[in-house]
Amino acid sequence: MTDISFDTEVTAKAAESGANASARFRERMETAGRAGVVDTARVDHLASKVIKAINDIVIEDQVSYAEYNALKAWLIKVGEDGEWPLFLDVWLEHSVEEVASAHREGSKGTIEGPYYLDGSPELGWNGTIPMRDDEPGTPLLFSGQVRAVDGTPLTGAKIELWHADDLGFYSQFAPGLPEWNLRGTWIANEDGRFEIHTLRPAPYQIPTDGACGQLIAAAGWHAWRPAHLHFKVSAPGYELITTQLYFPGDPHNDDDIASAVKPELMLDPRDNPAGEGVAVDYDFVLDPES
Ligand code: MBD
Ligand code: FE
Repeated sequence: MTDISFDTEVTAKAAESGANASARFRERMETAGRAGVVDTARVDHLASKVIKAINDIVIEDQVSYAEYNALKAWLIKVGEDGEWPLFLDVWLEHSVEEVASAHREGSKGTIEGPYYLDGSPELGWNGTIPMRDDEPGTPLLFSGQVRAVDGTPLTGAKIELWHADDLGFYSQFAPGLPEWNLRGTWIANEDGRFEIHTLRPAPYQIPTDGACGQLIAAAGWHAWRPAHLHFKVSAPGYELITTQLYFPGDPHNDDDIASAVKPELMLDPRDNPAGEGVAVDYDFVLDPES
């Protein structure tokens, strides 16, 4: 079984993330209005298929009452722990993203996960992400250009970045962090270029103390995601990209619990010639809106 030896302060923090993620998701769905409403015929089609698939498994794998009741107890706990966003984003979102982005010619995207917030502080084209005075981590200079698929530099494109701190916590989800810690928005300059000053993120475990952690332990899985930076990149008239970028050599690049790594999303960092830490270049290429 996997090592899940967090200290109690750390696990208590992790427990709060689920409730916050559920509350934030609900708020976003309310502002989106009818965006969450799906056509009756489509609900009938999809719900019938899901129910049939599960019934087929029960028959095929001879599921017992003990197993059925363990499932019922677990599903109740997922809700109580506020972990539906975590569960769905870890084990299902990657397929939804695959369907949604199949037509794209520009940069690859990947899943959003449960911890995005809009409205992070604007930091010009080359600002430093908000962080604590003693924020642990290696400095990372991330620079690049936002372009259209036809090569046009996209002046004024918006680059939103969010990532976990060195212990794996996201601000506004885990308690005790400054409001916008390690979250920021950059605006590409006249050449479509940007320069982000942040820290290199650490490998990350999804919260292990709630229902998702219980499933992971019961099944003998691990809870790791490789170290990652989350981005949303957008410009008027272009399709927004939600993506994540990863670092070569991470032990979990090949077995991300959220199945969200793609070869195109691997960075190529080098020692920063102009300062401390590491530097990396990565360009974002956007598809025009159809
Ligand atoms: C994360 O930080 C994350 O990126 C995903 C996809 C799921 C859980 C936590
Ligand atoms: Fe993440």
